[in-house]
Amino acid sequence: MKPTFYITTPIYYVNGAPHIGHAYTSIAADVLARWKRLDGFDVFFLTGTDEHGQKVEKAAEAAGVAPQVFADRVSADFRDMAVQMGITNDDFIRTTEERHRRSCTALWQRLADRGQIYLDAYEGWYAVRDEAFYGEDELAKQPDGSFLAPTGAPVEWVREPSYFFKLSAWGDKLLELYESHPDFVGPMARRNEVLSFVKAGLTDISISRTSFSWGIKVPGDETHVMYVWLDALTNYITAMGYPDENAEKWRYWPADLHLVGKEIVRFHAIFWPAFLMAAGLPVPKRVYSHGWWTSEGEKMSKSIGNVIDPRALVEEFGLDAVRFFLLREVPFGGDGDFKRKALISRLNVELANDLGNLAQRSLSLIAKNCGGVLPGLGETTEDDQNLLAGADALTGEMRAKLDRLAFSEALEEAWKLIRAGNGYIDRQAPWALRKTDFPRMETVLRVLVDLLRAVATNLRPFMPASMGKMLDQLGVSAEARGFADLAQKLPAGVALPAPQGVFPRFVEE
Ligand code: ME8
Repeated sequence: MKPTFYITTPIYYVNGAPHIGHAYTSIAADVLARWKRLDGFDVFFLTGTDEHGQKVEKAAEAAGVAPQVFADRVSADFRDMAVQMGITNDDFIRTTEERHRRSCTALWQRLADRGQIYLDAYEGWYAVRDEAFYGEDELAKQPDGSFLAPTGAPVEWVREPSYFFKLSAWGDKLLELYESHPDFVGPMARRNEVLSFVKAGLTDISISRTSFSWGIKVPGDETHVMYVWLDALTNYITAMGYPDENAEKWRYWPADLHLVGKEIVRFHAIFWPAFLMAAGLPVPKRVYSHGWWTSEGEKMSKSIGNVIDPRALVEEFGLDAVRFFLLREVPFGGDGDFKRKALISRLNVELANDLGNLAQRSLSLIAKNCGGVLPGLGETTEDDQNLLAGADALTGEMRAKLDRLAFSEALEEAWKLIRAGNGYIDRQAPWALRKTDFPRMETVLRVLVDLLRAVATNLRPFMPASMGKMLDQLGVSAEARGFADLAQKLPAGVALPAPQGVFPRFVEE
């Protein structure tokens, strides 16, 4: 039986259209899901939309439609974004689905039965934009006397009856969790923030609202709707069939990885495991956060008009170039600035030049000189052997980087090999060997094919369509494109299709 691997993205609020930030998390998760599948895992990959709460209710009101109608529309747009980005999610969850209402109700009931919930009143600050409660000590006072949340979101004073979750009782257990599972939350900077937040002492949190109604009703007290974050986090178990712990999919729980943006680490690394421990359910294995994208040096905002639409980028540059760029440009975990020039440069230098040309040069020499059939490997030199050893080691090198979520470094491993391949072809000059030493030319071209095959196979999770095309041209059958298949060498003598460029250069008009 294959080991399971359950990976999630955040479920996105349906208050507005998807942008590059949403595409980023989904693409990163998709690369890992695809990687794990090729690496022999039974993967479940979840994404979806977060549809309740005040923020969505207000957006629907502004659009002049009922919240459900609005949510249906925007959720469909997120689903489309996932398709356009080549996301291979196994399920797309919506929090307005009946299965999710059942799941949240059951979790609430279980927490209540275990004495983890009590009724009181909340009085304090709330930021609708973040759907978060803030303590006064966390806020920044503005010159006009108003307050802003640490995220820059405006806050309002709310006072209403509310159910509370006894978060304060779980501080020690959380610290034990972080201690015994050092990888539970990453990267390190976020882990430190979480640790100091918990060490400072946790207070109980409000988990229901009464001042609006767009949410899941609290069982037994329909004047309350559940706090949208309790509702939202529960999606990760709803999709596994909760509350039916005999469900076929329950075997994927606990999740191996919740991938999130840095602003929602607190919810995933503190609240979520506390809810689960309080309910007596297993906690996820890992929460990992990435940084924020800005656009040409500025925060993306509708009013500045610099919000980057991932679908427009794909239309202009192609999906694989966009997927590659996002994960290559910025070390995962840190913030990144989207620059059009940088994308074009990565595309032209690394894709078209380094990789595309290497493949095109090697394959067209085979087409011209070897009658279009795959040459065999003759006697090898040290230069050949070094390159072949690099090709064999690539999966392991990339796996080690991806286990640390170091996407850009994983790609750098592939590029080290590609650059070595370019050095090799220049040094060996197979075009000159044609007349002087034909068997040697064949060996050199064969080494290059083996290198390209390793590169294309290992890069498939990042650039599925173009690496698929490259593997077609290398004569690798569709069933033999997993990592384990690399151990089986390609048979010499098979006919290869006519070579075609995979990455055209981008010329700015
Ligand atoms: O927070 N840069 O939903 P959301 C990078 N519904 N990533 C970005 C980004 C940017 N500029 N903007 C958004 C929510 N993201 C909740 C989550 S989960 C149980 C509930 C990405 O629509 C990033 O992954 O505000 C961030 O965490 C997520 O979108 C927030 O999406």
